[in-house]
Amino acid sequence: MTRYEEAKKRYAAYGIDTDAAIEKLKNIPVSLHCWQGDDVGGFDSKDALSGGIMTTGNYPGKATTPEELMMDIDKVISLCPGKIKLNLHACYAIFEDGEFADRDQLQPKHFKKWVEFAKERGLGIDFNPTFFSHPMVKDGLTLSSPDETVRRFWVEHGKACIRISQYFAEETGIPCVMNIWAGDGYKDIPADRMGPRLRYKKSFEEIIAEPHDPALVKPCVESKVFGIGVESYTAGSAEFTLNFAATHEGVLPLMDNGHYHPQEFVSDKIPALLCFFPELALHITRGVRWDSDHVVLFDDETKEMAKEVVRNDALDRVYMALDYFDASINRIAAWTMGFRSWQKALLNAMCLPNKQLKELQDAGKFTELFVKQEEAKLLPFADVWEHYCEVCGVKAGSEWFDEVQAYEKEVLSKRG
Ligand SMILES: [Mn+2]
Repeated sequence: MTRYEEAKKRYAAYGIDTDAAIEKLKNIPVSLHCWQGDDVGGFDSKDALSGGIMTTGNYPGKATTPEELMMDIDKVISLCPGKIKLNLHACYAIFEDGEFADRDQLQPKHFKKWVEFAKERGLGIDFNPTFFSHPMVKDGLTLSSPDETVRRFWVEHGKACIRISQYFAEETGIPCVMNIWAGDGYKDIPADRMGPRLRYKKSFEEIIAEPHDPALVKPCVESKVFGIGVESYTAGSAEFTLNFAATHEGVLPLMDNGHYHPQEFVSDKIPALLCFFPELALHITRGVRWDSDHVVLFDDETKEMAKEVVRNDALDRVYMALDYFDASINRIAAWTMGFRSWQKALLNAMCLPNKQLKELQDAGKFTELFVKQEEAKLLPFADVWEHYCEVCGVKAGSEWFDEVQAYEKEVLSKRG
C-alpha cells in the first residue's frame, strides 16, 4: 500500500474523503499577483514605489520587461499545483514602441498582450487600478483629494479600469474581480476626517457608475488601517469600505489580512461578512508586526483563514488572491512558496473533521472538541499534499526548489 492509500484510510475513519478534496481543490481558482515578480514596479512609470507601501531587499534577477515577467510567471505556474488566475495591476500596461497612455487614458489594447498570455494558458484575469507611484498623487491623496483636477484624474483611471476589466472578462470568459485600493491618508492628525471620506465615496460611486456587466466585473473595495507616511489617518478605513460595499449593490468588500491591527484576525472576519454579503474577496498575505507583506506560509492564521472559507462552504463566494512581495529572496521561490502555502491551507481545511468538530461545539462538549482539534493536526496531511501535487503534475517536496535554482543560474543571473 502506498503512503497515500494508507493516509486515505486514516482520513476515511473520520469521514473525510481525501480523493474528493483533491478533485475539488484542483478546480478552485486562486489569483496569482504579477507584482511579486518585479517588486510592484510595473511598466508605465519610472516613479519609485510610493503610496504607503514599500518593498525591501535587492535580490538579483528582477523582471524588468513584460517578456521577463511573463517568463517568470510561467516558471511559477509550472511549480504550483491547483488552478491559477492571473492578477494584474494597471501599472503593468504594455505599450508598443514609442506609445504611452497616462493612467486616465488607459485602454483595453494596452493589455492585449496579457490577454493573449492568459488565453494561451486558459487563465482568467483579475485587475486593480493603480492609485500609487504616480505624479498625480498629490499630498498623498488620489480619490479623496480636495483638488478637483487630481480627484477627476483618478476617477477617470478607475473608470478606464472598469472598461478594461470588462474586456478581460469578455475575452477570457471568466469574471474579473476589480479591486480598488487607494492609500489616501495623512501622516499627522487631520483637521477634517469626514471630508476626505465623502470625496472618496463620491469618487467610488462615479467609478462604479461606468457601464459594466455585474456578472462579469466584480468591483471590490479594500480597506487599510495605515501606511508608511500615512500613519495617523486612512480615508479608506475598515468601517468606510465595509459600509460602502454594504450600501452599493454589486460591490464586494475585500479584506487584506495585512491591513488591520496586528491583533485583529481576518479568519474571524470572514464568517462575519459571510452572514451579510453574497460574495467577498480576500488578499492573502503575511504581516510581520505591520503590513510587511511577507511571503505567505502554512502558518496558523493562514490555516485558520482557509478553514473559515472551506467549512462555511464558501469556496464559490470568496474570491481569493495573493498579495505579498519580498525582494530579499529569490522572487520565483517567494512567489511559488506563497501560492503553495495557500493551496496547503485549503487542502488542510478540506481534510479536517469539520462536521464532527462542529457537532462537538454545538453539543457543548468543549473538552472533547479541544482534544480532537489538536489530534486532527497530526493526521498524515503530508501524504495527502504529496498526492495532490502528483495529481497536478508538480513536485511535492522541496525538489521544486532545484528547478528554481536552475532557473536562477540559467535565466535570472544573466539579467542586467
Ligand atoms: Mn492588498
